[in-house]
Amino acid sequence: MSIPKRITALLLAALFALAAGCAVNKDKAGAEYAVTDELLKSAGANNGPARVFYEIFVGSFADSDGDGTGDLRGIINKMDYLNDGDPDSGRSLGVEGLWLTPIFRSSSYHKYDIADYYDIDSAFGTMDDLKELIALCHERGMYLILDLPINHTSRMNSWFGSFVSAHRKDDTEDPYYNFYSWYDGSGSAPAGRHFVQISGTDHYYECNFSDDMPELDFDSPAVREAVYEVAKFYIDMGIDGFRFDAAKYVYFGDNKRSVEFWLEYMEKLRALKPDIYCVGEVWDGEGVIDQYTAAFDCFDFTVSQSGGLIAAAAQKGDANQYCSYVEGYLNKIGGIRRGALYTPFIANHDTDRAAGYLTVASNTIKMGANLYILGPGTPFIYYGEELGMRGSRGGSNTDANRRLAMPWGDERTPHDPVGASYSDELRLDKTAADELGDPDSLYTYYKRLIMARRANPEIASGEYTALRLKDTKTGGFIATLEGRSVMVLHNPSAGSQTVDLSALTDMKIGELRGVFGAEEASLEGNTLKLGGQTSVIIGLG
Ligand SMILES: [Ca+2]
Ligand SMILES: [Ca+2]
Repeated sequence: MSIPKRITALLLAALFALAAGCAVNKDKAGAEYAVTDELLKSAGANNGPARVFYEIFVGSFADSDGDGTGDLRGIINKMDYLNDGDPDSGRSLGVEGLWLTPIFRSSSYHKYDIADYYDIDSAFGTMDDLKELIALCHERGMYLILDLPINHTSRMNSWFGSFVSAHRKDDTEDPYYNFYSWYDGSGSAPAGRHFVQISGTDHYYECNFSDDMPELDFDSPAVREAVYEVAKFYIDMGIDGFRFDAAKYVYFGDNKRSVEFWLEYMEKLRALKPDIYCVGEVWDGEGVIDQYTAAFDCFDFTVSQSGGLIAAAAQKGDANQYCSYVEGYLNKIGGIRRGALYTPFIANHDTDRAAGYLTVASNTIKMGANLYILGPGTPFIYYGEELGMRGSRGGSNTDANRRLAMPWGDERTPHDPVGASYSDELRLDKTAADELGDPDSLYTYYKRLIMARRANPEIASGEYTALRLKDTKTGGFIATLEGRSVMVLHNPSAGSQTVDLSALTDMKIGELRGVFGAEEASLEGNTLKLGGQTSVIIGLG
């Protein structure tokens, strides 16, 4: 969920250059790239949860049965596009985890208001489809995480029906009487929150996002048990974790109690599955996000969107600043919870799409991708970002425009979500089919970045030390894992830069392992010539 609409007002309160010693490989599409066979030997390296995730807005992704709505079987059918199970094949994007937006029964197209947590929405498929998708992901070494909105449900949920009925009977002993947050209508409503009358009573239920999204009361032990049972059900089925929607709204306006809930919840889930991977949506500044990091990884909103640090650096900004920020962030979250991971993203289903401001034509989208994919932790790519899909709320102010149909260029392409009004002229004029075989496409670029990240596991999981270059916007870091080190340097500026690498490290400068961006790079001895809007990976030691 984004910030509740009605609360907002209140709150406003190679591209791949051939370098010396670097053989050219041909991938199956016939494209050349500068990642050597030797390097690809390590491509199967297990980065644990520090992997590249891909967010799928399920209804808009891929349709299997021709009804125009994306579904689970559509994802199954497109698995080879996402990850064909062979990291070296060069034939798939190579993402290592999927986040599915909610798939449970719900009458809305986005399904963030759930009528039954134990039923897959019939438009999306069946429980057997989900089991098949889990098995397929695991066969290919991928994680599958489900979006779990528990702050609120749909009014159609039977829990809400039981709650309303308990209030109509005024049966205070009924276990559902306190299942949702409510007040008795006397005096003024709790400040800052929104309440709607429970029909047939003089009581009011809390619903900060929409009248149709009543909020569960986490003071109720029955609620805590119910949301635990939901998670357990899907953990037992084999999912790898969850993305927690609207995490800071559990207790509206009370981070302390919300965090206490999540700590208790995560302790119980980790008892079921010690390696569970969970990431929370805490759409707020660092100070608030930090509090929730004690419980789970949190998306870093500071780096996202058009005003975020990735876009700022990518638009001919300062890579030194960005890498220093990342170093500080990693040190900070490491001190909050052991194993906490940096979780960068540029865009998601609640934001305007990246290609609207980091354009393909200006190469800034490539630089943005370099900064967050050739970096630590768990980068999340929003479906279609790798094609350069555009979509923003626009004049009609609808999120549907941010969730347009994935343009496959085949019969699997679903309809746009209801309410979408994005103009044809602004849309990406290519399809996935066009980009798959094109060595110069953004898709091919993303694929190679992910491949290089896998081939150099130090980047995702190593100890991160930001480099501090003087008098230049070129910046980067050294990452060390199990005694092996790589250096990553980004030059987001327009012009070529010459960098004396011996001034940055005492380690022996090794080979140029990959060049990604608008221009080329060369390494002679310790002297790197790095083209504008270009990044490199260099082996050390
Ligand atoms: Ca369908
Ligand atoms: Ca709440």
